[in-house]
Amino acid sequence: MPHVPVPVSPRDPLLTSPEVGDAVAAGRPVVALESTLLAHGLPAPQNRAAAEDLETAVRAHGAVPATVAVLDGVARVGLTAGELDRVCAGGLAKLSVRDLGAAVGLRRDGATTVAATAALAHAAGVQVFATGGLGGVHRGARESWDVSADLAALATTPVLVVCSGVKSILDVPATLEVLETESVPVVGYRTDAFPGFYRRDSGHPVPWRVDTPAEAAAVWQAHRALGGRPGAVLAQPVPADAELDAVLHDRLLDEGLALISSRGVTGKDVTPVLLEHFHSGSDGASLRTNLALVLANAALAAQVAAALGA
Ligand code: PSU
Ligand code: MN
Repeated sequence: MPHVPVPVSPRDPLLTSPEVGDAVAAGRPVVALESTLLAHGLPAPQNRAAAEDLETAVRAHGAVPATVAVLDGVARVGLTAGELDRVCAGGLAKLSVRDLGAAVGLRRDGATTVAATAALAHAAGVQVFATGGLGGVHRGARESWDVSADLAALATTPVLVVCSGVKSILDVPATLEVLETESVPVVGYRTDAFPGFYRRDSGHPVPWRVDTPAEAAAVWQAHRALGGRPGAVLAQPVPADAELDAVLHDRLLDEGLALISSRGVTGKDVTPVLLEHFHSGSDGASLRTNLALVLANAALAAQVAAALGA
C-alpha cells in the first residue's frame, strides 16, 4: 500500500470570537483585556468575579470586551464564560510574546501578559487594551537584566494600553526612561503624576495629560496618523477612595522585596510572588485597590474606544 500521509487538520493559531470579530469588522469599539492579571495577579475565587466585572464594565461603556488567552493551543481573542472559568481555575502558564509560538505549537494553555495580549489584540485588529499595571524595569536590573518584555512590546505594537502605571516593586524612573527611549507616549488621565498602581502618585511626572476620553482618543489618533509605530500608555490613577494607605504600602513593599531576595525568587515569578505577598499581608486591602483600578481602567478604555469609533 502506498503511504498516504495523514492530513494534519488545519488549525487556525488565532481565533477571534464571533462577537469580537463582528465588532472589529464593523468598526465598533472593542477593548482587549489581559488574562495574566486574572490567572496570576488576583487570587481565586475573586479572579473569576473580576473577569466578569471587567467585561461588564467594558459593555456598560459601549464597547465589546475581548479577553485574551491561549487555550488548547489556540490564541483566543474574546472568551466564552467557560473559557474564563478555565483561565481563573489556576495552573495556567504565564505567556509573554516569546512563549506564544511554543504554547500554540505544543497545544498548551496559558494566560497572556501585557506584551502577549497587545501582540494578539493587534493581530486581531483591536487597538485599545485595559489592564492594571505594566511590567517594567525590575529593581536590580543592572545586575539581573530583568526588564519586562512588556516594554519591548510597547515599543513595536501599536496598541493603546490603559493602566495605572507600574508598581513600586519595579524601578519606576528606569521604566519611564526606557519608555521615553522607545518613543512610547505616556499620557496621564486627569493627573500630572505617573501613577504607582496601589498609590496615585509614583513620585514621577508624566509628560502629557488629558482630561477626557475624547482628548485621549485625539492623542492616539494623531500618534497613529503621524506614523507612530509604538504603542502608547494612558495612565489613570486608582480611584482616591481605593488608594492603599501609604504606610501599609511601604511596609508591604519592604517585606515583599526582602521575601524575594531571601527565597531567591527571580525572573517571571517575581511579580506573582510580590503580588501574593501584598494580598496576604494587607488582609485584602491591596486586593480591593487592585480590583478598583482595573475596573476603572476597563471603563476608561471602553470610553476611549468609543470616542475613537473603533
Ligand atoms: N503588574 C501588575 N500586575 C500584573 C502584572 C504586572 O501590577 O498582573 C503582570 C502583567 O501580565 C504583566 C506581567 O504583563 O505581569 C509582567 O511580567 P514580567 O515582569 O515577568 O514581564
Ligand atoms: Mn522579567
